[in-house]
Amino acid sequence: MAIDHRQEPVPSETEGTIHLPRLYPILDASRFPDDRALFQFAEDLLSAGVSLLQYRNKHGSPRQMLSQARELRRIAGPRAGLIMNDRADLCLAADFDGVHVGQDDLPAASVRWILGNKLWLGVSTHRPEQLREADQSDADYLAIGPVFATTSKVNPDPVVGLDGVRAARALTRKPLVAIGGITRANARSVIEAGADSVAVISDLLSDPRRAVEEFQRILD
Ligand code: TZP
Ligand code: MG
Repeated sequence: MAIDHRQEPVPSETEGTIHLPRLYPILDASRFPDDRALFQFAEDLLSAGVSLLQYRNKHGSPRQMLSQARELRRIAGPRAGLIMNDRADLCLAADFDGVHVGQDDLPAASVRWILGNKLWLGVSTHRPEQLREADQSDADYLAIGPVFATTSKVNPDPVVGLDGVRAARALTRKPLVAIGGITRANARSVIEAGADSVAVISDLLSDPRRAVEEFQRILD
């Protein structure tokens, strides 16, 4: 089930689990020369059928992020759920559907307190101890990575490989997103290792509509 923006996303407290689409694209603002290119990329993904998107901007000012995020909300409308990377405040201000935090961001309990029970919360993990802790947290879904080498993240943690995905799967029943170096060439193996969904930045960039169609064919 995709997030339907017209309905309220189902919180973990009431439902126990959420359902993520197999493909979870991340829009990384630093990969686009200007806003126009960012928004066109978002439109291409949405019109190809993407139903969940994360907005990530590590270098923008809060104002620039809010402005981009509001435009993404306008473009996406009810077609897709939108997840804000790092920032619970901007999630609320831009009417997004949830937040994704890492190990150096606000802890899950604090983000949940800010969001309330109706918005989604994802937590990134990189090793088993973090996975165990996040499994006990208020997160709706967990991410594990980097699965493979990536150039999209500054100072990435060590790669966990497919074994890391298998180990993560064994440690949690929450929906599991794999991230880092995932391409059309390796995505199937990541799902077979136990991930429910793959988060992707780079392998969508050059021809997004075609990439989405190919990912969907490979993953469904
Ligand atoms: N967290 C772990 S790896 C990564 C993030 C944000 C980047 C993933 O990007 P790509 O280009 O799909 O490897
Ligand atoms: Mg973060």
